[in-house]
Amino acid sequence: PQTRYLKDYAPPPYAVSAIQLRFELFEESARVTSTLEMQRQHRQDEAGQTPLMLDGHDMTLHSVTLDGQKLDTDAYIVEPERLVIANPPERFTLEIVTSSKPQDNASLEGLYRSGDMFCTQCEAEGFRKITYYPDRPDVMAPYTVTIEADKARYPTLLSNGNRIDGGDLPDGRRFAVWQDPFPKPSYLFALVAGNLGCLRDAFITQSGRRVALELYAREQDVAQCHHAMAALKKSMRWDEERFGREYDLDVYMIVAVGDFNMGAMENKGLNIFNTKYVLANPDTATDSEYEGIDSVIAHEYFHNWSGNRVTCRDWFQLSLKEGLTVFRDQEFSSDIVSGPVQRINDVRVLRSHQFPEDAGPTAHPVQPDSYIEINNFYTNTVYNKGAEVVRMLQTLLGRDGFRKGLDLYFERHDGQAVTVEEFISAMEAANGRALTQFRLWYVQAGTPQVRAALSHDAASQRLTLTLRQSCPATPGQSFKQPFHIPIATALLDQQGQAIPLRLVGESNAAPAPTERVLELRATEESFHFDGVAQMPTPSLLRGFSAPVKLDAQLDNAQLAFLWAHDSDPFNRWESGQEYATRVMLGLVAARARGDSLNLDENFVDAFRACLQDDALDPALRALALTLPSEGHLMERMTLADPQAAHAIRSFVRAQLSVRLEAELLTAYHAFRVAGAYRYAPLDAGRRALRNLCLDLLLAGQDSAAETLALNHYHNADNMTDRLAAITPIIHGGLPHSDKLIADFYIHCASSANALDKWFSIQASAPLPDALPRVRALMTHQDFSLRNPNKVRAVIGAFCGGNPVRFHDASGAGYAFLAEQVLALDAANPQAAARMVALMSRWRRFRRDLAELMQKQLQRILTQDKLSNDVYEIVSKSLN
Ligand code: B3K
Ligand code: ZN
Repeated sequence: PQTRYLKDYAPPPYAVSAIQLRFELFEESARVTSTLEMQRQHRQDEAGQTPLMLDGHDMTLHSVTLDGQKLDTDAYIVEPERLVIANPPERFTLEIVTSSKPQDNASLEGLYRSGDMFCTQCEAEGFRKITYYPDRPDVMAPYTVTIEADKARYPTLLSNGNRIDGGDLPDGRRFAVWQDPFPKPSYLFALVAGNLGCLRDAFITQSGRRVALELYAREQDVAQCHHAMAALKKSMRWDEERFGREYDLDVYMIVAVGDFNMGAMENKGLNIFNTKYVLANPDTATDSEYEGIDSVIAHEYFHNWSGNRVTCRDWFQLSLKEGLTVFRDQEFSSDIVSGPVQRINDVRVLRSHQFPEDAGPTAHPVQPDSYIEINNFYTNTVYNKGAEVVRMLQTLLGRDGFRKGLDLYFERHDGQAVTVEEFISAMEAANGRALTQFRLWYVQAGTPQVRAALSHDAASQRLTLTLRQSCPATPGQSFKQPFHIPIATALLDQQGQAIPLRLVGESNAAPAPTERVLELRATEESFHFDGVAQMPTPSLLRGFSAPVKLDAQLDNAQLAFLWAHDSDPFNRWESGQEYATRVMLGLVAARARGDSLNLDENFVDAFRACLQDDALDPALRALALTLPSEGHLMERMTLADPQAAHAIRSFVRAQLSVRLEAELLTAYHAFRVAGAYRYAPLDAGRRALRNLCLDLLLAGQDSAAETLALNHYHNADNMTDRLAAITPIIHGGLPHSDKLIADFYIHCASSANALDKWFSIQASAPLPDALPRVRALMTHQDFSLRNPNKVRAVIGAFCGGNPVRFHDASGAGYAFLAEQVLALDAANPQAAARMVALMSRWRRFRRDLAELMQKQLQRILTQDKLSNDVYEIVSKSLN
C-alpha cells in the first residue's frame, strides 16, 4: 500500500467546468454516462505533455469519446485505479460510459443498495466507484444529473440541487433531471432512487426566501421524522442568528437509509442519513438519541457553509470542515440543551476517545501529514480535537473576534477549496493578531500536559501561579515545541467565591475580573496576582478551556470542596470525577495488595451532598454522580487491567447502593417526571438523575430493588425508561433477566433502531458467558454482518463496551474480534478498520493480555487481500 503525503500536493492539471451524469438504473446493473467539459490548467512534464488521469475503481468501462470521437482502446490506458489519456487537447469534451453492480456493493461506498433503494456515499473517495473522474476535492464543477429507473419500484428519484425536468419513459420507466448550480467537489455528489414517503415543511430564510424542506424515509417511517424536521428548522434559524449564514438552494432534502457506514453525509442539498439520526419516537429512541438527532441534523446542515460553500483543498485539510463544523454543532446543542451539560458531554467524548487515540500508535495531528487510507482519518482527533482547537480560537479572540474572523473566512473563500492555513489567516486578519504559535495545535500530535503550582506570600498578599507544559512523543514526532494554551482561571476563597484577579502591575482603577484567560506560551510561566489575602483554592482550565491534561496538584479535600462549591459547573463535575478516580485507583492498588476494600466515608459524604444539592440542575447532578468509566480508570493505570477496573467500579457502586440506599430511594421518587413522555431537555435531565439512582440501587443486587426496576419497566411509556430499568437487571444477571430480554424484544421488533439496543444491551452485559451469547446473537434472524448498525450493536458493543469480557485472559475475545474483522474486511473495509482499531492500543494492557492481542494483530496482518483500511491500522499498531 502506498502512503500519501501532504508535502506532495500539486494542483489539478485539468479543471472540469461542467459535468453531466446520466444514470440508467436496473436491478442487475447501473449504467453511467458522464460528460465532462475539461480545460488544461498548465503543462506538467518535461516533454510538454499533460496526461489526463481520472480516478476509477471497480467498474466496467464501455466507451471513451473525446470531442465526439469514440476512442480506440489503444488511445487510453486502463489501470486498476485509473484511466489515463496521454495528451488530450487544451479544451475538450469527454464522454465516458461505465457500469457497475450496486446490488453487490457491500462497501457502502459509491453507488449501492440499501433495502429496496439505490443510494450513494462519495466522501472521501467513493465517486471513483461511480465513474472515472478527477476525484479530489479541489476539482469543483456544476452538476446536471439525469436518473432513469423503473417507475413502479423507484418513483422517488433525487439528486443535488433543483429538479428541472422529469417524466415518463417507455417500458414503465421514468426519469428526473437535477441541476446543482453551485460548483462542488465530487465527494458532495449524491443520488437516491426508491419508493419513499416524505415529510414536507418549509423554512423562510432571514432574507425572506422560501425553502422547501423534505425528509424522505420508508413510508411506514415517515411518522418518526418529526423530531428531525424540527431540528432542521432550529438549525437553519440558529445559523442565521449566530453566524449570519443563510441557506442557498430552494430545497433541502434528507433521506434516511438503513445501511450506512457512519452517522450522515452533507451532500449538497441532499443529505443522506443513517436512520439512527433521523427516526425517533418515544418507543424506539432514548433521550440521548433525540439529542443525537439534533446534533447530527445540525452538523450536516452547518456543513452547507463550513464544508460545501467553502471546502477542503485536499484531504489533509479534513479538519478545516470537520473540526469547525463539530464546533458549530456543539455550540448549537449548547444553546438548545444546557451549556454546561453539553460541555461536559463533549469533553467526555474527547477524553474517552481522543486522548487515548492521541496517546496510541495511530496518533496524528489535527492536520495529518500522511495517510494510507483517508477513511481511517475520520477520527476523534480530526473531529473532536479539531473542534477544541477552533473553540480555543474563540476563547482567545472572544466571541465577536471569532465571528469577525469566520465572516472574513467565508467572504474570502466562498466557492473555493482551501486549507487550514487560510482559516487561521482570516482569523488573524480580522483581529489584527498573530497566531503563529497557535498553528502548532494543527501540526503537533499528542495531548499536552500542564502542571500548576501555587505559592502565596501572606506578607505581600501576593499569589503566584506557575504553569508548566510538556507533551509526550507521538509516532514520527519525538520533540514538541510548546503550545499556546488558554487557561481560564479563577481563585476561590473559603466560601467558594471567586476573588478578583489583579495581575501585578495592573492598575486598580477598574474592578478586576474574577475569571481570566491566562495564556501559557512558554514551557514554564508564572503569573502573579496582587491583593490575595489567603491561600485560595485554584479553579483552573474552567470550562475545559484547552484540550490538555491538567495536574493542579490538589488533594482530596480540595477536590471535595470544588465538587461542592466551584462556581464553574464544568469544574464542579471535573473535581468530582477526579476525586472518584483517585478513590477508585486507591482501591485498585489495595486490591492488588490483597488488602480488604473499604470505601472512604468522606467520599460517600461528598457523593451524598451532591445527590442532595437541589441548587444543582438534575441533568448536571446526574453527570456529577456518574462514576468514571472502567475505560477512564484503565487510562490512569500504568498497565491497564480491565478485570481490576471492573471489580473496583462494581465494588464502589455496590457500596454506594448499600450506604446511600435511603437517599437514593428518596431521590428516585422525587424525580419522577409527570405526564406522558415527550423529549424535552429538562425532563430528560430528571429522567437521567432518576435512572442513575435506580441503577445504583440495583448495584446492591437486592430483590426489593429488582422489583422497583420491574415496576419501572412495566410502567414506562418510553425507551429511555425501559432501557434504564432493564440494563442493571440484564447486566447484573438478576433473576428476571431472561424474561425481560424476551419481553423487550417484543417492544423492539418493529424498529431496526430499537433492535440495535436489544442487541447491544446483551452484548455489553459483563457476564461470564458473554462471548457465547454474542455468538448466538450473531445467528439471530435480525442480525446481519452487512449492516453497520448491527455490527456496532453486537461486535462493537462487546469489543468496545464490555471490557471485562472482551479482555478475558483466555484471549477468546481477541480471537473473536480478529475473526470478525477478517469476515468484514472482504465486504466492508471501513467497518472492519473501525473494529480492528479496538485492539490498536494493545501495548497499554497487562502483559499477558497485550501478548494475546499482539498475536491476533499479527495473524490479521499475514492474511493476503487485506484492505488498505485494515492494513494501515494493524501495521501502525504493531510498529
Ligand atoms: N463528512 C461525513 C463523513 C464522511 C466519512 C467518510 N468515510 C459526515 C460528517 O462528518 O458530517
Ligand atoms: Zn462533518
